[in-house]
Amino acid sequence: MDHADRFINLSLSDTDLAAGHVLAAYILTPAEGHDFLTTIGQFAAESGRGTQVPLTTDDEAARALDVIAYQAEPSTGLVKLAFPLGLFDFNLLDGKASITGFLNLLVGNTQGMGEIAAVKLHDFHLPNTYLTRFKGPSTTIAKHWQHLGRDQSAGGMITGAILKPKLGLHPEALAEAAYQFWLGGDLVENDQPQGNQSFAPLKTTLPLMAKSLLRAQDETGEAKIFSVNITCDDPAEMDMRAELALSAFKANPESLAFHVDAYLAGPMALTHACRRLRRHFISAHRAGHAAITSARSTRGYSAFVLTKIARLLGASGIHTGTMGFGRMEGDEADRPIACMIAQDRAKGPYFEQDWHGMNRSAAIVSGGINALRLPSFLQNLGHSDFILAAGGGAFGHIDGPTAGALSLRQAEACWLERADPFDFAKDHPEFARAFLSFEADADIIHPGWRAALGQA
Ligand code: CAP
Repeated sequence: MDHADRFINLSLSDTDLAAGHVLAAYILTPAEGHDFLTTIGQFAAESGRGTQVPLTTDDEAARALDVIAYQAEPSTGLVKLAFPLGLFDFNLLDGKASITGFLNLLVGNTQGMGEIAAVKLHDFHLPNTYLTRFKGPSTTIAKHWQHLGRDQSAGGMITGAILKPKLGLHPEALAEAAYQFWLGGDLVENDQPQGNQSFAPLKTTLPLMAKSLLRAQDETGEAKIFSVNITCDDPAEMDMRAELALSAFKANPESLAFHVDAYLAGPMALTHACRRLRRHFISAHRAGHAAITSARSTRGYSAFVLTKIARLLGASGIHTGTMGFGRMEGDEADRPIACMIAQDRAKGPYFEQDWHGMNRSAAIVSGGINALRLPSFLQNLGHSDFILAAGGGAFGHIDGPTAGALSLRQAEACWLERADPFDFAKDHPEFARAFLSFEADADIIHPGWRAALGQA
């Protein structure tokens, strides 16, 4: 028998293996001159053993942990591997599971195998015994809904903005932009590169931001939220930034959320934030993720996988994209990304995952969304229980950020009422002015809008 054959057993199924293994579904293309079946045997061998040659150090205990390829479809490239639970890494600290160890096995050195032209992880399934070794979110969107005085199980869209321009504004201008948005909306989030730049040092910006928030709360009589970015390289520096924010917002800590990049700073940064700041909502950003998750990329792992991992790590919310309705890559069929993090049992592209009561993560919807694009996005998703984080859609409204915020709220209302957008615009001036603000979108989404709204 060829050595690679030891790692293939096509008589097994998801059901046979699910309880004792992590199951992983890949799309794989062998390199030229390599046969599909032999390659998947080598892929499975490399996944579990870190080599493809027979070893003199092998023993029965190690062999019991072989990774097995149990499904192979040369026509589609689908390969499913089963990873025995004994392969996975657990913390000395508290016995919890580690995503770094998980990724090392599922998308580690196998990504660079010479026998493989392309291999991408599209889905995985965890059995209860392993899933429950992850912490999951401590704080959920219910905390924001409670703070905003809404229903805590389905409180509707949290109208949020990402501060734009993303760099260059001085502390006073940032705080003023946030204040203006809060007069019409709920939440303001730092953009991902906003940190401690010389033109806007955190020590100056954060107290001004806290003051703006209180002012907006006083004037509107509504609760407001600020999500501060604490992404950086060093956990000690993250802690320092978090402490500074907590001190600036000490009068109303309920209004403070934190924001960490789960891709650039990685799982350790997200885990650190989730553990240290467990009473706060932690948003997971993912700037740069398309370098590996893009649907056009045939290596790495998908956005679906990245998002599912964020729930395991404990993100209260994670950017899920706009499913083709915004300006970033995406597709209507990406809906399962948002469902997987927000339901107790959900179907992914290849596996159905039971979360066994793990807290849910909220979708954070961002990337080119404005009042005109929002209703079709909502129609595709089917609900509005998420956090909207609009940049240009908020600060690009021709009447300013307050009107931008109101136009987004009105867009949700328009969809909830199933109203005709032109009729709705007649009584909702901020929504109506969104047509003029985003004319290029209006021309595509609502041809004829100029005549209908008297703008001809
Ligand atoms: C949006 C944004 C968001 C990305 C995130 C940006 O601004 O601030 O970070 O959309 O994408 O810089 O692009 P706009 P994703 O609203 O002005 O587009 O959620 O897909 O990770």
